[in-house]
Amino acid sequence: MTDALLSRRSWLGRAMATAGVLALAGCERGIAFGERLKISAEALTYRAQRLILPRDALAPEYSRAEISPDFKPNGSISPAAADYVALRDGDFADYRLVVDGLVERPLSLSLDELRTRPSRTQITKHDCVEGWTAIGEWTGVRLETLLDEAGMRPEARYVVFHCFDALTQTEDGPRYYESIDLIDARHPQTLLAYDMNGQTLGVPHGAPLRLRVERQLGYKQAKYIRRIEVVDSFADIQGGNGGYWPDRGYEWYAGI
Ligand SMILES: Nc1nc2c(c(=O)[nH]1)N[C@H]1C(S)=C(S)[C@@H](COP(=O)(O)O)O[C@H]1N2
Ligand SMILES: [Mo]
Repeated sequence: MTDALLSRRSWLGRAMATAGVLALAGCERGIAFGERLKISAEALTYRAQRLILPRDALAPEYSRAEISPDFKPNGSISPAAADYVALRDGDFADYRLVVDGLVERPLSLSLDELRTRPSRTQITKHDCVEGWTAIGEWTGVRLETLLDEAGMRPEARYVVFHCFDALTQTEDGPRYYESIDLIDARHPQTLLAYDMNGQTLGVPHGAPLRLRVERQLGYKQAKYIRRIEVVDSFADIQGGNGGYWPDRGYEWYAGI
């Protein structure tokens, strides 16, 4: 990818992020116009980025020397849900990643089984809406590998990541979830990561398995994944906006 395209891309991302923030300020004052602005800005971001960017444009990758010495853990850092705590206490030996929904052959894979699949390692920059970034090295299996193994049905349009944690840290709070389209799902840098900086992924960063979808903001990088569901629509999942934060006003497409 050329430098010009890269800077164009980040300019567009920032401009649209600003539009989103302004629109959210509007919502807080209860102005319906703000809501409309947010929706149209989001549709514009998504369409504009999909038009400008080749489907496989790569996010920049960095050298080992550039890895951040302290990558801040954020959001949930130690899920309290009983099913998670039980798996964690057994070193995730009983963990199974479920891949189901609109697939021909649902999967249920242990971590050892995931590690026998071809792996990819990449050093990328994580960008949180709270205004910090950090560079980390991620190793895992490409999401596409698992989707092809499961065989997506023709109606498939989105991939939903269901997580163990409720951000409220209560047993019955809504659990974190996220979703991406099939372009991002098949992107070469979209990984289910089990290692970070050359070590087994730790609990604060999403053990045993977290998503890396490198062309989007931090909140899309679902941690503590328990199930991957292939769907044709996410309208019936939780608040219907495709993610825990999108259900609370953030943009579903968080391109950077
Ligand atoms: N399951 C889950 N995934 C999550 C979150 C969370 O609270 N729960 N927080 C998100 C946010 S806002 C960010 S910035 C990143 C933080 O990842 P890190 O803890 O590895 O820094 O995880 C994202 N994924
Ligand atoms: Mo974030």
